[in-house]
Amino acid sequence: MNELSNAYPTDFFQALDAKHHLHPFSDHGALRQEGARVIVKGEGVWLTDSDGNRIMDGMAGLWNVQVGHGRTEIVDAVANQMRQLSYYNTFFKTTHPPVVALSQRLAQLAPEPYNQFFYVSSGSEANDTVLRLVRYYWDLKGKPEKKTIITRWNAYHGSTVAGTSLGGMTAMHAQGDLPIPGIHHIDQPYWFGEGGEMSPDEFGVHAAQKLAAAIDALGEDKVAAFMAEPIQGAGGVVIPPDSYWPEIKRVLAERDVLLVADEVISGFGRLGEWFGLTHYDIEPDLVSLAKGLTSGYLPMGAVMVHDRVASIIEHEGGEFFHGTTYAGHPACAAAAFANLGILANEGVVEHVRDQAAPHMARLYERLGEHPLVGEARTRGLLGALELVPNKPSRARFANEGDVGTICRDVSFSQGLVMRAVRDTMILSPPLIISAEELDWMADTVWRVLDLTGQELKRRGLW
Ligand code: PXG
Repeated sequence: MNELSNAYPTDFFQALDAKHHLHPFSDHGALRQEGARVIVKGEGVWLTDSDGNRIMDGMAGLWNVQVGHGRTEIVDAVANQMRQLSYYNTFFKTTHPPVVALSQRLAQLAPEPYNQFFYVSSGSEANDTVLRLVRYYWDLKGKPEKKTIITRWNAYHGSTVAGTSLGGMTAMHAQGDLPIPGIHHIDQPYWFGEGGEMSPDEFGVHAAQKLAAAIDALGEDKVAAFMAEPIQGAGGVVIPPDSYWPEIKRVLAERDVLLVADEVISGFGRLGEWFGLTHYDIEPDLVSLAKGLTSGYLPMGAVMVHDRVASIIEHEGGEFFHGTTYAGHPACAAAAFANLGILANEGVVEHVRDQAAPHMARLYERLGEHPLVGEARTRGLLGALELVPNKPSRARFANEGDVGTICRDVSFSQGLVMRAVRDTMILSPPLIISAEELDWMADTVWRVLDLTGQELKRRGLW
């Protein structure tokens, strides 16, 4: 290809892709055999592939395209900025207008005690920054032995060395001798999978008590922070029982340990609020942001810092030796500024809270009646369906993951991107999705479940 063009046949792209492109989170041998799906266009909640098929983007890209695809306001804002100043850094006492404007806008949108933002290029880098900031904070407070960060099994905090280590994905840990020292994992609040005979509320308290037990066992003088996603996304849309976060708050109120919320998915309207921290009424010391900050138009992340931490850094610290070339990149900041403008001016967050999320919850109530579905749960515009062989038992299919993969492939064939996490089917559509599009999505999911059931019977799996 001497110039960029969509106008080649699918197998041309697939052959070159297989030859030269190593994909993230992929089995390269298998992908080469099969050929990658080639996406050439996006508009609203719809994607078009290189064969001309229209597919609903039920995952909003990777949980990030809040305002939908193809928004020319963002494209124009980025192009205008790049004509003015396409790059300059924010090191060495330097700044530029887009990063100043973005920081002010974020401070206006965030709850009152959040006024400072440290920029990076991804969620993983935000969490790397968190790890360094948390330890730096305790050094400045004269407690350098407070180093350990407590996180949860089956959490996802990114794919860099620190992100993988903070996350609780054992398959990721196994590749690369991770986690690094100083990270301690506790059980997750996943009632459907791990709640046993307890009621959801009993289990929520039980899971939160694991934090108290871990801090007390490690020693409060050794523990720097507890870090968690308000709702685990990549782990399978694990919505904690309502008793969980209040109990976590109670545990931390009695102990001198920082709280870090990883809001890479829950930030920017996904739960019908600007930030998940207001949804769960928590006041974390640090908040990781990325994804919906730019709706994915350009890569950008940030760490949002509570005033009580920011003032220690400002008054006690000298130079913080951390930062990347693209911190606060002007084009990314312009994309974020335009994206936040769309979210605010079009009332997208209110649309999620008042219309789309309640509508999706009603649709999931019906999906929960399907014979393959053991539980249907939603919060905001996040949805999960647990596929099980014998409803109402919560027991799983043999070879966990096979059924989810079959269902995911059927879903693609029916024109809907739905993600499988083991045998849990996930949806996280763009926030601008309309009622009609949600109806189409749910009707398609029902048909996908029927077809999946037929395929399982044909293979003797159900
Ligand atoms: N924290 C959370 C909560 C995330 O969901 C990250 C951090 C890392 O962000 P970056 O920008 O470094 O990828 C994430 C990312 C999936 C999937 O398939 C999920 C993510 C990324 C890629 C795939 O569910 N989450």
